[in-house]
Amino acid sequence: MKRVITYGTFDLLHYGHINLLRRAKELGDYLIVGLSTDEFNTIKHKEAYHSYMNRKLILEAIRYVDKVIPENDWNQKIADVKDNKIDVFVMGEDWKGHFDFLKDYCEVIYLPRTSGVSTTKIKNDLHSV
Ligand code: C2G
Repeated sequence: MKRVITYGTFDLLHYGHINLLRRAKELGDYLIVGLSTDEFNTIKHKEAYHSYMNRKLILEAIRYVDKVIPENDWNQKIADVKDNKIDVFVMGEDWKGHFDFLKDYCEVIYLPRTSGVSTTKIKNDLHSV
């Protein structure tokens, strides 16, 4: 049972998120998502449209996602990898290099982002209609 983890805010869920989650799941058998809490989003200088509970509800409905845990701070990843017996850590390549410290604990893979879509773009495009 190969266990994969990824992290994110996953607000205003779109096909870029789904492409990431699908590819992450394909790297193993069980996918955990560390979902940024509303408090952590403030630390990330991000404001999500949907609350943590609603973003969690939406993620749990995705066939590729097996478990959602809260992401409260930048410093929990090593513990998460250990506690959840993670084999592979995956993030979009906009994070390339940022999490290489995890290579001591698991495989670290950065995947190409899906171009042409982002939560910010959705918000901006909607403002201009
Ligand atoms: N993503 C993607 N293609 C897009 C948009 C997002 O592949 N067009 C990926 C991102 O690279 C990330 C994941 O989808 O791996 C979730 O994106 P966000 O919710 O924007 O994640 P972020 O706010 O970058 O949070 O500790 C890590 C942070 O919590 C990551």
